[in-house]
Amino acid sequence: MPRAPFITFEGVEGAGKTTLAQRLADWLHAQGVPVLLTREPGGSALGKQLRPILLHEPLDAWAELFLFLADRRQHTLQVILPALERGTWVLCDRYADSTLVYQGYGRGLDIALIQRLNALATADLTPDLTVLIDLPVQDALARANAPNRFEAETLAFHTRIREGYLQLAHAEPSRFLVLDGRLPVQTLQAALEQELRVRFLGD
Ligand code: T5A
Repeated sequence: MPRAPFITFEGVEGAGKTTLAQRLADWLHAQGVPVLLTREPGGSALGKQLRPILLHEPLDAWAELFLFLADRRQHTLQVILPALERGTWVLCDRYADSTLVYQGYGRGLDIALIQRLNALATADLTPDLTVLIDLPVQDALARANAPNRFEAETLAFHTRIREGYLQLAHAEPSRFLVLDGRLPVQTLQAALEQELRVRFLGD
């Protein structure tokens, strides 16, 4: 059996990733498609313990990077790959692109090095589709409802995150679907359903 699609959701804090991923999971489920909705950090047993540390403890930038990578390696090997191999679609709220933009563009760590470390952490798994919800940083931050130490970063930090994402999307246009996060969630969901029909469902 060919492995099932792996779809990731990315964007700045409060962009609407969790909302859209949940709606897509519900829609796929209603179509009879086996689907797993998961997230980073926190999608594995190890990740559940790492998540509060990553979101709330003051950390050195390299320590932060290594913990996100440890979370990803465990999540990929224990949760994501087994699901894909048994034919279950995986929707993941943040994945390797988050590390490139937050620890690379945001914290200023070496981007080529993060790409190599991400390849190890993901066992070379690349999303079949990455949904980037793009909108002005101030609009997104006004929506964010679960404060963490990243949200407390400067506007300049979040602007680097947004620009980093747009650069990644520009470099890999066939992997990324960029949606305008200012649109109503129903409109975003309809656009994404149409994309999934064309790419994966053969409608
Ligand atoms: N991080 C993560 C790294 O630094 N490196 C990494 O490698 C990884 C994996 C994770 C933090 O860790 C960092 C990035 C993050 O700072 P998190 O709690 O998972 O923290 O943070 P977020 O992913 O930012 O989660 P949020 O819940 O804050 O944002 P979402 O998921 O983008 O937004 P969502 O769906 O919860 O929506 C927010 C609000 O907006 C409304 C919703 O109803 C909700 O109230 N909304 C809309 N309103 C109007 N129009 C729309 N289209 C809307 N869509 C949603």
